[in-house]
Amino acid sequence: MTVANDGVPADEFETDLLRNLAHQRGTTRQSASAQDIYQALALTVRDRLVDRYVKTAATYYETNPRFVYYLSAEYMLGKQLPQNLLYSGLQNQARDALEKLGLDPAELEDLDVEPGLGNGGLGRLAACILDALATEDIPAVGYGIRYDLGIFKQTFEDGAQVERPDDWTFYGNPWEFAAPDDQQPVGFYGKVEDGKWTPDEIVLGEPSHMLVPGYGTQTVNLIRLWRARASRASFDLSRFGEGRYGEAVDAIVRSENISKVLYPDDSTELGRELRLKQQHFLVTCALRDIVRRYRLRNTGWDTFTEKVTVQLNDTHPVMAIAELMRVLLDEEGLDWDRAWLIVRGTFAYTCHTLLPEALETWPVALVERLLPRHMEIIYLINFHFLQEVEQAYPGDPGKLRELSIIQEEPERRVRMAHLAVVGAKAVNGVAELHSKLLRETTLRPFAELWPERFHNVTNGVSPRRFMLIANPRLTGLISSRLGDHDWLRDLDRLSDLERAVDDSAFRDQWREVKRANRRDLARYARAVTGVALDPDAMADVMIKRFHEYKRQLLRVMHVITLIHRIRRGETAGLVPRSVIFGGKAAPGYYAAKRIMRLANAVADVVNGDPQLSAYVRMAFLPNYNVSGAELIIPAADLSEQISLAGKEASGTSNMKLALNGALTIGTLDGANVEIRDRVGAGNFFLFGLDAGQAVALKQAGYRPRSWYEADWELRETIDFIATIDDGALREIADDLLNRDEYLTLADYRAYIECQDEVAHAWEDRDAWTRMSILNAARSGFFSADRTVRDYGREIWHTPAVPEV
Ligand code: AZC
Repeated sequence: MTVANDGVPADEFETDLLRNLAHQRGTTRQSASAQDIYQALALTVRDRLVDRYVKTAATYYETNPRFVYYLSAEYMLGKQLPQNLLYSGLQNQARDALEKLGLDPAELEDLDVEPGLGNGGLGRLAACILDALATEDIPAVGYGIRYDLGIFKQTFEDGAQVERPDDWTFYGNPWEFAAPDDQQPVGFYGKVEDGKWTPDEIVLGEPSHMLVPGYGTQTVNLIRLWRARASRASFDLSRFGEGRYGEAVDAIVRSENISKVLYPDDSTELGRELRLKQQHFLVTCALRDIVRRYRLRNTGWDTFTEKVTVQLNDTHPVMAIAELMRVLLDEEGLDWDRAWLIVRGTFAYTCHTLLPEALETWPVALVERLLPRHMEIIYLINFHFLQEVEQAYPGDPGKLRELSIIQEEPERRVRMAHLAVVGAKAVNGVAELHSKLLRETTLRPFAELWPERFHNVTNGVSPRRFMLIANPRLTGLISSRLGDHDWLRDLDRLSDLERAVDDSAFRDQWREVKRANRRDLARYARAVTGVALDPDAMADVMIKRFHEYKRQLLRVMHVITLIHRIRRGETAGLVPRSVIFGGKAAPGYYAAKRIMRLANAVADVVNGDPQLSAYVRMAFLPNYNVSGAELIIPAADLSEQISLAGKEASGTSNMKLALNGALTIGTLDGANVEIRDRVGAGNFFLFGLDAGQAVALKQAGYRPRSWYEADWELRETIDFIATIDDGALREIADDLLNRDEYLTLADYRAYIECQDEVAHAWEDRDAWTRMSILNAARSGFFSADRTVRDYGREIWHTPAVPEV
């Protein structure tokens, strides 16, 4: 099999491009701006994908298959141009055509903007899953919100994160088809009489869709995104006439704010209400669309659960359970039992966390006000559910309290994860350890009640995005060894690389690829931060959202330890490192932002002192996103996966990095456990407490200060933090000494010793290269294609439908 190639000759592509320039942009080659050319190029590529999409849709009409509908608050899709060029097989034609016209493809790629629809691991996972669904020929649609401004653009000022709006569609989004004639009304507030809801406010959901092509197949699926629009009557002409321009558009702004940003700050009451509005908006639009699509091919409700399966990506879309009940009861006139049977057969829920505080709950008072009918339905679901609990555990009010969808103390709240487990046919965690801990801790009483409902589906990543697109050099080398490109669809074939480990010429080539990738990264780092990284130094990377449990702080503490060692002249055993950070913190997350400031302050110290920068240079690359990942991951030698064991659900950068030949230094947390099992303990740097030991240490009464007192090098490190910037960062040190929620001090010594081992291993570059190759060769399991097949087998039961 080869990459699907539409077999378009270059001159035909050029003709199409010029036609789009004229017909779609209304301009000529002579007067076109770079933006015009970019848009025309994107449209020319899109046209080819549309042709395929039309065939896929025809196949789906003919076969009336079972569909997977994926509901997610976020999708981190990454740039579309490089992906769509590759997947449509048009890369060469496009390049030739552009060159003939005297245009630089790289310059045009710079104009392709990464969609601002995602935030972190959960959003990138959603994108990888859509990619894999299309690649596996599984009929699927992803539903999400079309945020105007995405999450935010991150910059640093005096080392502190500053958030700016990410206006990603400023020049329009050529990949998208809007359908303003397909708007759906979404209700809010109002009252319920006799079980009928009359909303007070109606906002319109306007859909648009983007194409999701599979790789090496003809299938093209869709992602459907919804944007909030005010109804036509919302503009107040009389106020406008009175010169009250602001008030005239008030109602419009209020409605359209729903799809303004991803995860609006929820530290205020209004912010929380906006988030719940977003969630209801997404699920209402998505369900209407799902029902509409079902009715295109089917009648009645008897076959609904046969044709439809809906995956809820975390708790954000869980209100769908109440909304589908409402539709079935109030609009379709089904009775409760029949409606509940349909709902229970429709939804499955993926949980992405272990932190109880990350499981969403909504104040009953808020839900009652915003969605009064949904609140009634949730009460009814809970009523029936608690009867079942009462039967299973007669006379046990503790059980009722523990399991109830409604939390009573200290304030009455709706527990969305409970609603999800009660209303879904399947619940899954995202790595083996995570699924086990969900069953044993976070969702334990539910797992005891319904053990068969609980599954594990270990996450995976798209080899296309994170090898083919991100790392063409390594992809080329691997393909030359394996004889073709087919491994990009069958990642287990990477195991054939094991044989290449003993080939010294191959090892040299592998090292050369890494070095070239580090050179690219160094060039980028220099351009955006001014820091000059040495392409021969070990690229030691930590890329992920900033969160205390992930312990970026521990990473910084190692650098501080190195500072002291170098200043004391203890440089034996040190190797030059480029310490690279990437990641955003939630705007209201003060503690995480403080750690960022520390990281930047420490970077200034090491980069500004030649004695130190001979061994450590440090670059915090701003605005980490998919494009950033595509630059950093291929260059990485060491992957930092150092969360406190029992806190990281899975992690996916750990998989991308291992696949690209980075060695992991990590704890036994999330998917690290499975990575280590597969790549081999000898090719993985393990340190620290395991999940059980971490819990035991806390239960025994953890006193961080005693660790501080017992270890002089740790003391020196913490004292440094307390004084680094005239004491403003002293809070970090105080917090570590008095609380240290994530056991940083307890794992410090083990981490430092493990980093010493890493340095020692790096000195034997050839042995390191062997380990690097083995990491890639043994990471085939972490393909999102396998993840999708696991979901298919365990939860969705969706046969593949290749084009007919
Ligand atoms: C993340 C988890 O933190 C990460 O461990 C996991 O790999 C990823 O999901 C994909 O499963 N979670 C989130 O991004 N967000 C939430 C709300 O959990």
